[in-house]
Amino acid sequence: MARTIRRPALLPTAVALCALAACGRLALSFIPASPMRSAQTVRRSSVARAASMRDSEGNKVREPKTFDASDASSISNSLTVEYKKRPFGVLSYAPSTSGKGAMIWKMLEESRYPGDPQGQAFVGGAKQFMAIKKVAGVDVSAWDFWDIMDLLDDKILDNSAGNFQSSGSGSMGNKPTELPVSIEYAEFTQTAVDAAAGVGAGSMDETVDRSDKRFKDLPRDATVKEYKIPVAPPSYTSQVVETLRGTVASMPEPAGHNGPRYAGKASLNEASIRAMLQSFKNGQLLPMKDAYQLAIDAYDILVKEKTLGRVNVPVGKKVTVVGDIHGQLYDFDHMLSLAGFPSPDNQFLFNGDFVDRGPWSAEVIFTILAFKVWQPNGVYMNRGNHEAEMANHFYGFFGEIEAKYEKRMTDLFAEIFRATPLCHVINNEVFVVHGGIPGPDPRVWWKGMDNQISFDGRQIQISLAEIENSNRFMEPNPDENPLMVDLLWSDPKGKDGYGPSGRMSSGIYLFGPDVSRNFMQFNGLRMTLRSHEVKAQGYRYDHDGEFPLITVFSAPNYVDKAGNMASVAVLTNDGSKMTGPEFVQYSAQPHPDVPSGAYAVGGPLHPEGSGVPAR
Ligand SMILES: [Mn+2]
Repeated sequence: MARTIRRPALLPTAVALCALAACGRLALSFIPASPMRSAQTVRRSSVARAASMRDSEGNKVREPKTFDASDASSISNSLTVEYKKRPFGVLSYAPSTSGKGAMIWKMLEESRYPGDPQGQAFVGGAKQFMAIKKVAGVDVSAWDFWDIMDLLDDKILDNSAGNFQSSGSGSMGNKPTELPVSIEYAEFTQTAVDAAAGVGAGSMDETVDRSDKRFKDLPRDATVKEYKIPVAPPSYTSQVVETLRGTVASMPEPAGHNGPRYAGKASLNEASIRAMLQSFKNGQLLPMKDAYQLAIDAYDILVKEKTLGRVNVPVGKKVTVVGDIHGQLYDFDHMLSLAGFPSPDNQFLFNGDFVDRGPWSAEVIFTILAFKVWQPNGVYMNRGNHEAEMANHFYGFFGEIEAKYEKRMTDLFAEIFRATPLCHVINNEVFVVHGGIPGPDPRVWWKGMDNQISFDGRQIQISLAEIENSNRFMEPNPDENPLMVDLLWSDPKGKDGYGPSGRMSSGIYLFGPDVSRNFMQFNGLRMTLRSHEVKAQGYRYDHDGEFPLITVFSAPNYVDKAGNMASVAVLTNDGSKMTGPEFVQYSAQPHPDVPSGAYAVGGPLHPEGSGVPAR
């Protein structure tokens, strides 16, 4: 069956504005902790139950309904709609509390133009809270939810929001029904409708219910939103990459190229990568064909990894965690001279923000990709908030790629970054993520960066399995994937609870020590390493105690002016646990006279010229 493109990725202006707002902020400072509230009770049993009750898009079903379309006494009406195309315009279905049946949970209530496939359900008279009775004449009303979903397969994959029924499958192994298909819906009696009323419309911001004691201290304008976790597709294929494969194969061999080469995985070893790095420092580039091939080879590895990866460090061996690099090639090279090259004795985990700002982002990312292709099971990458199209557009990486290679290559990097895992766990003990811990649920938000007010906000912990199964193949977007935004963008604070962060216009959180402790305790972890903020010494214990949360930042004298030291964190398996971290600290190295931000929008080397000052 042909799959077509669904609605395009949302890239709200808010994200762009947020990215701009973030740029001037080198570090957030925190008011010291005031009297701590006792840790929240973590309720494991409710997690398993809540995690299983999700709609066909992977969103939590907050108030699951009990209905039965095979029970004629509860049905007031029936309706048959014939569908000629997918998608039908039903955005999600939810199961009954029994796990059987399928009720329309969200749908488009308009037809945007005559013949709009996404208007079919609406035009046919389908309504929210109708349940499926028959598909192509077969009564499915008592079937398991996922068996019905397999029949409908109302999904449309695109590159960023791979959506409806992107996971889950029923035990019957049903194949999608051929089109056209008639679907008979059951409409329930008024009593049943009343029971279902008020749910399913959770995507809009709602004002918090201030009679709820959790919300009573929050400002008047506080809003609440559902916390949803989009589910990863079973596999992911990028049209951009598939098209480029052929293009690259037909590119001519570079003739008389003087500089580094990439001739496939077998050409990579410590000496060849050292030589490549040295060439990069001498201002040489990979030939166009080789650059594409290296990037595609790395993509092919990353795309098969999980959203939450696992790093296994054998007894007596170590792993080095590297924080933000931001295209500071000369400092990156210096770091490698201190920390060593990746090897089975010393695995590497690059914790995001490889690119942007620094004017050698291309050289840094190609070196990391070469490491990854050379040692796919010894070198790991986490996505940072700068591995994103909007950031790369404004802060230099895409401008640099266009100037040094070509504009079309930026699309490939966007795909590589969408394929990059969001976090890793080292030996089941240490959580490593660029930004931070999952945000509050429900997703309560209020304006301002008021550290005096904290929301004590997560009764139900998110499991590592939920993160592992979440969909990362999209751009960071607080409406579509709040979990990803939390992992990539959030920062720790000193006081317990959650609070708003000033990093974006909305939807970014600060989290207290209770939040990181509860998350680690629930998931059997001992420590969290994160990056994302400049620290004077290159690292900082932001949350102390039994469950420390530590920032490691690896770009010294960030943007050529922060004056900070940098560090990488080394953890060693001593046979009983991971010991450390020990920090390898270093300061900024001399570099050629190209300023930070040179390729950013408005910068002196941006391909479209400089008009406005570099931010
Ligand atoms: Mn960052």
